[in-house]
Amino acid sequence: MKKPSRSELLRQLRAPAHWRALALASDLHLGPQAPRTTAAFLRWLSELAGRADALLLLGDLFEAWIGDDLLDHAPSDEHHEVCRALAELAGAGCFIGVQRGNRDFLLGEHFAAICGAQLLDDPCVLELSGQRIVLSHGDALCTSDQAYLRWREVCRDAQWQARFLAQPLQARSEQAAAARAQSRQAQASMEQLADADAAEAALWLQRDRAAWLIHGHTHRPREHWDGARLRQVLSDWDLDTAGAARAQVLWLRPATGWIRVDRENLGARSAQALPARAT
Ligand SMILES: [Mn+2]
Repeated sequence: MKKPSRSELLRQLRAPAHWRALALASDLHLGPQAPRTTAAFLRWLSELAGRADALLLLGDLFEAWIGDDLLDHAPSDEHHEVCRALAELAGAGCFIGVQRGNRDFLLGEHFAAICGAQLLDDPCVLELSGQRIVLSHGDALCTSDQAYLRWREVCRDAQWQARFLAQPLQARSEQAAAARAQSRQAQASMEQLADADAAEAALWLQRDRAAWLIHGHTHRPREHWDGARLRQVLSDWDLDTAGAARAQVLWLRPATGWIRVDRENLGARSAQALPARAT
């Protein structure tokens, strides 16, 4: 297995002139714990060939990722299915860009090779129709959560990752499950999850000479206008929790001199198409 290295992350994505439709989504949290959400994503992917020139996934595609070597081992599960579907879409000519989130930060080059995807740096600047659009998962924008930012630094360290990945899959799986349980407990005890910091976002835009930022992570979908600057927050996907029907896609359609932006919620459609979950 090839080790991921920073240099393989794309920092700048220049959209070819022929791209007419780009689909962006984040925080899908796919995996065995979310069978309906995963099924809806797979069905959506199967319809995407020819409709989207690029699919940009801005982090937390998976609820957890314990290492790319998972894909080399049986039993085949939702992780394998998602990768197979991405590979099929890539094979049909769709560019697939994947940014890593706070849950699937271990996604690496082996995963990318199997899916026919390109790993994107965070942030990554998308150049589209004369616009510079900063793409990020968004966790690093939540500067009020210092404890998380410290952990983020630890788990993104190459040596920490090498040590973690050197353990057997089963041990990694158990550690990840324990970490998720702990994080759920911490979140439940907090009144509100940390939000992205507007001043930090403005700094990022200044640094990348851009006026448009798209990110996820906070699960607070909306548009924030600040003067001439736009920050768009993507929604998370959840079709498994009772009463939830969120599966939002942001479409960018470049035309001459401007970009058309649409939000599409697949949640409503998918909730109807799938049988009610047995409780
Ligand atoms: Mn996240």
